[in-house]
Amino acid sequence: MEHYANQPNGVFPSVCSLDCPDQCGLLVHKKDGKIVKIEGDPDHPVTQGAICNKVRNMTARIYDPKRLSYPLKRIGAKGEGKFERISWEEAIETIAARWKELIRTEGPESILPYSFYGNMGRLSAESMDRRFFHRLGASRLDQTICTSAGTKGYEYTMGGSFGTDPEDTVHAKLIIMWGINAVSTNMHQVALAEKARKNGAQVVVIDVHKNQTGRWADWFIPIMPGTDSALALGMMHVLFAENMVDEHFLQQYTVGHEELREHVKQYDPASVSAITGVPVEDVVRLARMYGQISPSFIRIGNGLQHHDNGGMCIRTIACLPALTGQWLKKGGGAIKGNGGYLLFNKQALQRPDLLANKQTRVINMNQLGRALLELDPPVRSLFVYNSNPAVVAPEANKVRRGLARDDLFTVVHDMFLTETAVYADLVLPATSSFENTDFYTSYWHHFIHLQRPVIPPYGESKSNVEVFRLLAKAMGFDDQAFQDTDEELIRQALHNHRNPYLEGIDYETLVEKQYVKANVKPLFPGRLPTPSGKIELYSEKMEREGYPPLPTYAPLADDGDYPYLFIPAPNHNFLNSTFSHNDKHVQLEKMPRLHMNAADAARAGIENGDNVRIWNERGECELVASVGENVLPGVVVSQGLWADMPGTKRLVNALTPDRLADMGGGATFFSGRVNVAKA
Ligand SMILES: Nc1nc2c(c(=O)[nH]1)N[C@H]1C(S)=C(S)[C@@H](COP(=O)(O)OP(=O)(O)OC[C@H]3O[C@@H](n4cnc5c(=O)[nH]c(N)nc54)[C@H](O)[C@@H]3O)O[C@H]1N2
Ligand SMILES: Nc1nc2c(c(=O)[nH]1)N[C@H]1C(S)=C(S)[C@@H](COP(=O)(O)OP(=O)(O)OC[C@H]3O[C@@H](n4cnc5c(=O)[nH]c(N)nc54)[C@H](O)[C@@H]3O)O[C@H]1N2
Ligand code: SF4
Ligand SMILES: [Mo]
Repeated sequence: MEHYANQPNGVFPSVCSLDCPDQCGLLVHKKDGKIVKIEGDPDHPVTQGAICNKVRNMTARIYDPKRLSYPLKRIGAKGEGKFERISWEEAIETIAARWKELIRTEGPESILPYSFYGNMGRLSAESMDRRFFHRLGASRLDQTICTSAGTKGYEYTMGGSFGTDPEDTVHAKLIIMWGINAVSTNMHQVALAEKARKNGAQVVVIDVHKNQTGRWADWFIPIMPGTDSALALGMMHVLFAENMVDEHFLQQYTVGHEELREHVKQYDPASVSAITGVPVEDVVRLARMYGQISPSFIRIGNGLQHHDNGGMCIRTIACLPALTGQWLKKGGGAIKGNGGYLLFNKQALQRPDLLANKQTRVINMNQLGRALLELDPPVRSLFVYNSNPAVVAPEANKVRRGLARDDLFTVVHDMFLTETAVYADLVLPATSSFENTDFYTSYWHHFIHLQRPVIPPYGESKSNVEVFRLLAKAMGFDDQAFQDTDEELIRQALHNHRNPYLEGIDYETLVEKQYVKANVKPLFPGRLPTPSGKIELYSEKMEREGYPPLPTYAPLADDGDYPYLFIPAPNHNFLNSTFSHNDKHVQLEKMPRLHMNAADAARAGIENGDNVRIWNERGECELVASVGENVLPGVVVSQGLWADMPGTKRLVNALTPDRLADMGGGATFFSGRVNVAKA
């Protein structure tokens, strides 16, 4: 396995480790032992040699002079950023000693791991770390920051994360990009849509912001934030009223179509228009397009579910393809996430059986600030990896007040001295994914990839798996589970799973082929993993769990009287806060802007290019106004999670609520209200 890393020159296969649906096959070019170029693997069936700007410039990040190369101990105040070099031995011993003491005095739940998918590798993100924290008995983290509301909502309708094969979407004749900025966040879906378009497909984009994706559409439909479920229900109203539904499909493969038919009578186009801001004739036109053009494909984005009503919104949109029988058409249907096809043996990889107390408390990561400031018994130690909560978590000021607590022992494992790391007592240097062994499963396409180290570890950096092996040893955990090699971990994950789609795919196959497609079959005819085995237009499960059983529109929660809904979305050249610390990517992105409607700006005396202050009761930040017609009145949109060391004012999450969405404990980044004035 070491052989790529030891070869100074050559071109080596790899896979992108970032939290991006495309999960591109890569080719890494090395010269004199260093990576000099990263390009797309032209043989990869889905990503076909194209990669994004971010990763084409990845060498600037891997060899950024700011990259951490040895462990650090804090010598200044928390947040100040003063550190001195220490050895790994001292770092690991210090952590183990503090944790042993905490376990003795306050119990293991006083320790909280905080992680997300800074590296999507299954070993890096959810293997030895889980084993370790299970065995330790630490508080558990509910990883809700990204897709949990929508995943839950989609599951009520479809039973799990199962959608269309993206490769089939070239056959679609109507493509709806709904609440997804695909040009930036899922570029290969755009490439597939372009192929479909050459064969006559039309592309509709429904968004609150006419960004790069909206500009690319054949038809852009602007909508008021948080109202998409009403639009989908209005489409259903027209589909039933004008007999454009596939009665045979409804009979055969759904439950609750009669109830739904009655229920959507209330969502007439005029009522829907009043809620969504979409003109009556456009509601009708969209519904008729959807009723008449086939195959039709909906790409359901994350923008929809970072709202108070996000779960129900996605549950609702997920019902649409059933109404017109799209699941039987090649390229028809929808994708919210396709993670269900690639499920491996999580039990074996993560070993939840090592957790002695099954009642161990669970902390929602969207409420980290509250957890650090208010929880009783308190969190006394935080271990952060694969994530940068001081920037990415909502109510960021609360998060930072929590991180600043002098009685909180914080360890951050990362490649850079992030905004979170400056609050740490100890900072550990992480390898990049190109330095690791790992396997990757996409949540959009159907390929599983192997990663073998292409370069040796940078400086003294260590992989997540290695750090948890060391910590286990220092804590005296001598179970075999903590000695398994990377290769053994992959074998265990691919062995004995209950997933028919992964039948026959094992470690050897991955070594031989580098990437393998799951044996995916069409969903229908077939049985879904819903309680009825069918698409649940009416869900008794939802009813039991306290939700309306039929798709329903619910307005956003009351977030005070500020005049604008604030949508702080991702940008093109960063990946969440990743790349925001790399000059190359910052230069590409230029500056953080606030998009605002011309009428609102005129009323507030704001001109294009003005510095504006954005505030609410949670906090404030300063961005540069971009005035025009790209957002509706009453809506302001920013893009990107910009670097924001203490003292600067670009922290959009200072303004976002830590309320939870309707389902899955999801985040509500896009449901906050703000005021805006010239700075
Ligand atoms: N370049 C780049 N790529 C990324 C990321 C990144 O930061 N940068 N992040 C990665 C991650 S972790 C994720 S989860 C995905 C996220 O990528 P997407 O699925 O594209 O989700 P978002 O970018 O959060 O939001 C998508 C769109 O939803 C819109 N939106 C917000 N509220 C509403 C609404 O109520 N209705 C409608 N119709 N639209 C709304 C926003 O304006 C935005 O254009 O992208 C991944 N890929
Ligand atoms: N306002 C607003 N906030 C958002 C969002 C939004 O749209 N708007 N999007 C939300 C979403 S969808 C998501 S997914 C979250 C993402 O939030 P995070 O998961 O925190 O993502 P990143 O900001 O990319 O931070 C990942 C960190 O992991 C580090 N890292 C990378 N590889 C490794 C490794 O192998 N080991 C270790 N130890 N560290 C590594 C990187 O250097 C980086 O600092 O942000 C959320 N926050
Ligand atoms: S970030 Fe996404 S598009 Fe860019 S290389 Fe990685 S997987 Fe491909
Ligand atoms: Mo995400």
